[in-house]
Amino acid sequence: MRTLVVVPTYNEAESIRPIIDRIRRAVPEADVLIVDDSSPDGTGRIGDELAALDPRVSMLHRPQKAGLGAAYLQGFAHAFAGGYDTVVEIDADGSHDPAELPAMLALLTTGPADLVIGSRWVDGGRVVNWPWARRAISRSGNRYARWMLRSRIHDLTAGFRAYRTSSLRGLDRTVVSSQGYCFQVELAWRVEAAGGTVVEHPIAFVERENGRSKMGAGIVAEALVRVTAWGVSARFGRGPMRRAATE
Ligand SMILES: Nc1nc2c(ncn2[C@@H]2O[C@H](COP(=O)(O)OP(=O)(O)OP(=O)(O)O)[C@@H](O)[C@H]2O)c(=O)[nH]1
Ligand SMILES: [Mg+2]
Repeated sequence: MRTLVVVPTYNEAESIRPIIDRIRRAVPEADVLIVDDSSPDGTGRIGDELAALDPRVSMLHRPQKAGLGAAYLQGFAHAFAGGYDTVVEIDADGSHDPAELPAMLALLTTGPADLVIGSRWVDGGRVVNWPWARRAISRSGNRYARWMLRSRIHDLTAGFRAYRTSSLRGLDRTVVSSQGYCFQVELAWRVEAAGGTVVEHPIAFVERENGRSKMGAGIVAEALVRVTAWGVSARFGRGPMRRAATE
């Protein structure tokens, strides 16, 4: 089984070396693709150095910051073109522990899963070093999205995932320009709505130690508005998400 681990980066100069090192040690047989949006702090240059030293690591430079969703879609296109069986999403900031990847990938290869989500909000999952307010926003946002979209998934916003590449085919053309949490919600929901099997694997999510978050109030608001609109149109409308939900 061939796996591509996609690592989107924007201003992760302090984090990029350690995370690539940890990924390589956790899943040495997997290829790694860093997708950088011309980070002003030189993350892309460090990525070039890592790629020059390690044939399993590649670097993709994008001309400007265009959001997490766009970076991942380009990474997925590489997975399709390269004939990879599975594709992994992971943050560069160390919040997601690559040591979980062998177990997550095993659920794809030996089990029935099309998508394995590294989940904070199932039994055994947790968050480390998050203030009370952040915890409450993530929990209640996920509960709202689960209810609104009639999903079975507890951590729809999670950014640590392993997909069977075939479960993403077709989605790349239809996914709209969601930026952050919303992109993750949309992808998980589409896999589920298309009849795919989604498994949540409990993880400990650790707050980033270096660099700054790119997720702000605007991205949370985008997610709330879109999830509400999708939920309403899935129930009452004729939009594309209704088709997705009923196909
Ligand atoms: N290429 C690219 N990567 C991005 C962009 N925005 C965020 N990222 C990366 O996507 C990952 C997730 O972003 P974070 O800022 O860590 O978001 P978060 O995990 O919700 O927020 P924190 O908990 O504060 O870390 C990180 O690896 C970022 O560097 C972007 O516009 N382009
Ligand atoms: Mg993060």
